[in-house]
Amino acid sequence: MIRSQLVLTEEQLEQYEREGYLIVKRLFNSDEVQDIKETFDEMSNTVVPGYFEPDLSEDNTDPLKRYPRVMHPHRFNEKAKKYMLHPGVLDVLKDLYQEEALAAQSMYYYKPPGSRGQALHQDNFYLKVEPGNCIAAWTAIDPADEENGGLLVVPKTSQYDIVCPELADQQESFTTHFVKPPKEKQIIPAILEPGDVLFFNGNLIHGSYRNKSKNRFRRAFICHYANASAVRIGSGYRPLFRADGTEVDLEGNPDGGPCGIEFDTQYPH
Ligand SMILES: O=C(O)CCC(=O)C(=O)O
Repeated sequence: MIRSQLVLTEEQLEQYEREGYLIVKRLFNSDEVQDIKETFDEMSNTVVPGYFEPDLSEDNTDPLKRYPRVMHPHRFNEKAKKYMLHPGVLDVLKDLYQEEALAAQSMYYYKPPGSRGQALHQDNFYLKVEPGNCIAAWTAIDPADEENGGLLVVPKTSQYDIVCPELADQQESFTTHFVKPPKEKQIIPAILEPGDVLFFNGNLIHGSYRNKSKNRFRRAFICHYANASAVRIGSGYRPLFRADGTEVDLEGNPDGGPCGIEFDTQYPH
């Protein structure tokens, strides 16, 4: 197959196709990482109804009540929109998709010390990008490792179908769905430095454990994309955005997926 490659090597493309994920080191420079960190540090003391609703009182027992994730910050914050459309990220996505990418979702996780993780799951169960698939770009703002609940991936599960999730252990996960990885597959940590970006396929099983550190936040800026030729997407992810910031709307995808239409696949995932 003849491929166009803007930025990735043949080896990187092969790694992504084989394993379902790829780490690109230092895609965001230190000024950009600092800018993102400051933007969301400032946001953490505000309430944005529907998108970020922290409990700002002092007597919080659950650290995620004080620092929940920020949903879709690109819808109300220009910096978040700018970094969701980061040219370096879009170039990598163009190589992975072999076509332009459209931005569908942004999120920011503070993941303070002691907070629960997010049980293993598959993103395209929620985004329902069709035809094609979603790709996540997970950007480390702090160093991310096993101690502070960095992202976990199950290599090669990108080649598995999307499955209907089981119930997650709510003591350990702040989300309710859990996809059990196949027995023969290993769960491995993605060890990242600030500015490194982990790209992964929408079928890849991934998630995170609790932040077991005493005093280390695990901040991450997480965006999801669709291939420009996609026709449908889960309705909570519309509208999407082109590289120049203009909106594009796909059809809402009413498909219930592997659980049937009774099951709630609505965002947020
Ligand atoms: O960052 C995490 O802990 C989980 C993020 C995740 O799984 C996702 O964005 O799909």
